[in-house]
Amino acid sequence: MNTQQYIQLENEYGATNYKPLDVVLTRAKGIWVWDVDGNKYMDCLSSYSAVNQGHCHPKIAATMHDQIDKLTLTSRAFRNDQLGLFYKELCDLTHSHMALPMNSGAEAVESCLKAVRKWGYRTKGIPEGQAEIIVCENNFHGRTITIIGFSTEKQYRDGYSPFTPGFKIIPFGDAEALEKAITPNTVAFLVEPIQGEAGIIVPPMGYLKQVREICTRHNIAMMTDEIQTGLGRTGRLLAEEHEGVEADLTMIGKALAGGFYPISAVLSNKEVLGVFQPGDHGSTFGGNPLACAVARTALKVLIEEGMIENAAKMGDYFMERLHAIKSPYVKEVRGKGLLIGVELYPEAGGARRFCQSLMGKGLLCKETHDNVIRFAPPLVITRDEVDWAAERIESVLTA
Ligand code: IF1
Repeated sequence: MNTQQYIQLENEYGATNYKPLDVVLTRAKGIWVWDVDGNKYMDCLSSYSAVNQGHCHPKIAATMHDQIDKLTLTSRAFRNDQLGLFYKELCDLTHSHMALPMNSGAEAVESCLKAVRKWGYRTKGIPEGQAEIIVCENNFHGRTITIIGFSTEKQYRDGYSPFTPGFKIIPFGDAEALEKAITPNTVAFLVEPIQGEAGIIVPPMGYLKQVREICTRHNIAMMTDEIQTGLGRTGRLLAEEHEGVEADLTMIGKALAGGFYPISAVLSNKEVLGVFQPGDHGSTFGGNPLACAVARTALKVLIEEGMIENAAKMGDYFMERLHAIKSPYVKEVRGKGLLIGVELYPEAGGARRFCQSLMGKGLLCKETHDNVIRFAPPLVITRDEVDWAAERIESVLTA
């Protein structure tokens, strides 16, 4: 079958909740992917930062091959020989006291919302049903009804009401707004260190430090959603490290298993996650031995192969190359590490058409909202490959 035939199948049988580029991929290795017609592309999206380690990393694949012939699922009714090791290695790596494994990012976010509400009632004496959680405008934390209920993106909410109460929305990047929004019933503040879907919005330097101080002073939980910014994407293991802060609860996901398996986790100090008693929360696949085995190797290679340092170095170099492009379309180049956004002027006619042109030159990327092109290649990209990408981006942006 060829590209059109595969697209035809998807159009005939699939729900149309996405509008993908018309490229049908069949093979991938590192930062390169191939379509069914044999064309080769550089993946500059990394599946929304879920393949930071590069596609089909051989060591992660080897772990998966071993584990599937041994043990893939036990449920949490029984124990397995991977979960405890996963906990220890993850907590040591992130200086956390405790972790809770889930499957998708949204599930990790929902787990945090439940934990902080219960923590507020049990330890802060907040009246049952009155807990307030503060979030930011233009947030993206997943697609469940509770989560989109506090989204400010009309399309993510449209037609899905009624929504879950107990959320307050403040501007992103404004610590004073946080201070003002806190009430005696506030239990937590949920924030992305850099807003991904909003268009790679980097807050003012020092913002997370101010947030940390405010949350500590008011004894509310600082919760950072590092599902996209975490695991090396911004040039540090966690983006919060750029400001030297440690949140009370941190969500990770996506690249946690290097693109081989859905696994997410909540990292926490004992106090907050400690509120969960047996039966309070759960998930059939949460903490399964296959996910944990694969995640252990995915974390190992991230560290041992210097991918985080490479993301910092190559990110700076990529930004330097992009800043050097003289294009009438480009309003701003921004980001951190290998999480980069190029914002175009509205007159440029929208980012999608540039992504289409880049696809024609062998580079796959994705627009976020209308006018921002996101460049987020796997963290294993080399300097020559950044040059290869920059040349094509320049040719498209100066056409
Ligand atoms: C889509 C982008 C969107 C996330 C952050 C939680 C989640 C995500 C910061 C939920 C997921 C994905 C979801 C996917 C497109 C992509 C995305 F920002 F990465 F581009 F939508 F905003 N927190 N982001 O970025 O994790 O439940 O998906 O595992 O929904 O279209 P998930």
